[in-house]
Amino acid sequence: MTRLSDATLSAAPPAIARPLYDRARVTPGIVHLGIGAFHRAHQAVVIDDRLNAGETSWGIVGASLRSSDTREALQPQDGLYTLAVRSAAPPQYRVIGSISDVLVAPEDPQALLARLADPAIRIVSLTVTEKGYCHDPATGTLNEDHPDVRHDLSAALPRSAPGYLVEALARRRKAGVKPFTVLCCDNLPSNGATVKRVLARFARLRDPDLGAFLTDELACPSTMVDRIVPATTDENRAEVSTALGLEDAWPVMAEPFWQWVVEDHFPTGRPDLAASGVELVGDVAPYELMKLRLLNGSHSTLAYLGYLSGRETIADAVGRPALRQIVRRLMEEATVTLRPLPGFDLDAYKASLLGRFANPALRHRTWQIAMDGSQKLPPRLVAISRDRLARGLPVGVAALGIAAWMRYVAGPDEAGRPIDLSDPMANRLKALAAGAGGDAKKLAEPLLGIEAIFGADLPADPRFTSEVVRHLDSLMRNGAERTAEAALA
Ligand code: CS2
Repeated sequence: MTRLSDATLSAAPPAIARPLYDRARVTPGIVHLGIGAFHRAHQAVVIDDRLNAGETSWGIVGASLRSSDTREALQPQDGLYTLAVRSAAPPQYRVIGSISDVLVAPEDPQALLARLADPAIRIVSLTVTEKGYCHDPATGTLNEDHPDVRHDLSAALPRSAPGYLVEALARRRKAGVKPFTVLCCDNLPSNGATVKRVLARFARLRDPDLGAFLTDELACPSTMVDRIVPATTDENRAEVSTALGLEDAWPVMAEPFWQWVVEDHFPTGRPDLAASGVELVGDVAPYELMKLRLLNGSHSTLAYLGYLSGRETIADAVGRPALRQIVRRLMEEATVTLRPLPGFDLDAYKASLLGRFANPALRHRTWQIAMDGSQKLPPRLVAISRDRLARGLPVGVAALGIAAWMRYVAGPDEAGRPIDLSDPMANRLKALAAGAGGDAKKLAEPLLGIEAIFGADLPADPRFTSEVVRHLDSLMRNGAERTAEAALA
């Protein structure tokens, strides 16, 4: 089959949407670190719209901080790829053209640094996942003992996202070029402020003067990003290539829904995002809390309970009445911890989430969401627990989601199959779980002692610990669904 590229795109069926602009005339204004499926199904689509509207100075140069997979797939395609929007309706395909080039940082760190230092680059956006910021998830501050941080503070060339950004910002400063705006598009609480704190601290450790400069000058607007984007499978590749009549080595799959709320603070300019449906607001925090706790908190809860009880996808998990009821309960209980969003229909939002989770065509794997629990739990479930207890309320079913994570960490699943634990703390978690020998308390106690996840307060609060242990004990004896039923009773 012929490969998708600028030269071959005209052979795709006319019904398939594609760039309406002359790609050769687009110049890059954005570097994106972490050029994975989420970015390509979300921000890159908005930018594709802006390029269609004639804002041709905002093309994207993508960068991978680790593997060369995306570059290998996209380079022969001139950066083109297909977005497949999947739901109960027939799939919709659109070829996206906003990414002109993909750099692989470890292969040529200087090439990425040179791009980042280029004055034409006014925004650097990131989707490097929670763990990519080298921060302590419980406090939102730089983890100064992180191996990549230690490396980047002593080596000539960086390897972490903070290392690249700070080195590039130092080069720009030296050359008299204004800092780019850093646009974090990961699911971190107060993601703009968190990234700024991490970068300013990292810079300060390198050079106090640079730290002070970034504290004063660096803009890191917060964002809330939302679109469910499961990892692409070989089956997806085949389906899309057939529809296109051209081989696409790495299309991306997404649900129809998307949302992007952005704090409007771009001293070096930005595309007209609002014209493409982005919500530009003064304060993103209420949106972020809502999304992290209602959507992502439910997702993690469904992922652990679902995986343990043999549900491969989120749609399978939410199709189980007890699990569905648990996430409804979680959303109700989380609501008191949210900040007001005047005029926003929260009930409709919650109902829509259940519909999105049930999307039969997405096949979003519970295992994928279960990844990196040590990083995801703090803003999703631990924060709900803490805020409820601070209000004098019972911790509620957030403690069940946390217990399910513990049960998942210990493995195996309820059918006795070993669990492939993917987490930056995997070794430590496995070592802590190893000594428990089927005793809920012995499993919970050492895990609760991880301060980067639970802080110092919650492990000392019996209102929290007793609920976690109670659910964990039931999970170990009775399994996920019966525990969920009991928690609802
Ligand atoms: C998911 C998110 O993988 C996960 O942890 O909860 O990627 C989720 O699909 C997105 O945040 C939706 O916007």
